[in-house]
Amino acid sequence: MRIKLINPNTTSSMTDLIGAAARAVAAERTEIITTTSRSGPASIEGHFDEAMSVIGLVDEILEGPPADAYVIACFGDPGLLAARELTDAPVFGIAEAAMHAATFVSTGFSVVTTLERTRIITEHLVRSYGMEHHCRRVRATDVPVLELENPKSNARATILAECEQALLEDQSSAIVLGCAGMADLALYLEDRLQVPVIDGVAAAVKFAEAIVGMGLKTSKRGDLALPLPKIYRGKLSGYGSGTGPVTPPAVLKAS
Ligand code: 5HY
Repeated sequence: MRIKLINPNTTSSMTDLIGAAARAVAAERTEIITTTSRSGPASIEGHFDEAMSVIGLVDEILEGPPADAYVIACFGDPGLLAARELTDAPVFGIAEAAMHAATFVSTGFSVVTTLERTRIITEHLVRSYGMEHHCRRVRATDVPVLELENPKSNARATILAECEQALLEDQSSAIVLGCAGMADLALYLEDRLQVPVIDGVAAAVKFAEAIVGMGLKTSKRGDLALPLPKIYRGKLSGYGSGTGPVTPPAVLKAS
């Protein structure tokens, strides 16, 4: 099967890190394709960044070879439901996947994320995914997303310290990493903390293999049916089926 892993920010070095984490857990017969959004923010650290990242994400789903499943490799799961409208191939957000994985191995987890201002976004996801009973707390480290890949930054030590605080104070028994850019830290942190540390990229890849393996596709009945044909104007005039060419021809069939 083929999984298309989309980094909705425009920083390709981060896509490389995400791709390595995905390939490290993918089954032998799983082909991982990674793409970096070509339009949008270098990192996603707020509501506006998230909103502006969705067009680039949509382009990565509409263009190029179709896949059996898609992964949105950003912990805000930007545009997840919109993406599910565009194709019958299952689409996974790394936040949703990580939280579900955590519930299989713990009765309570803490999320350790990047900036304080993105903490509220994760708390909204906890509620919209019905994870209030499992997520003990969402914690911010105030490490900017792009500092995660700076070897001179103190990011790793800061994240480890926050995880230790979470286990001490939150009655949590597992940690969910709140950024795709932390994917390469999971094994190191798990070794230091001796509790499950869940990276959403790995979780999304394994859930994709499971769901596609069961022969399941996204329902095209109801709210996840193909977007309604209509005219789009202005900068987005190419996205409507009224005039523009970039109309999803039909449900993007899984390959
Ligand atoms: C992410 N931002 O996973 C999120 C993390 C965050 O560019 N990739 C980003 O801070 O919300």
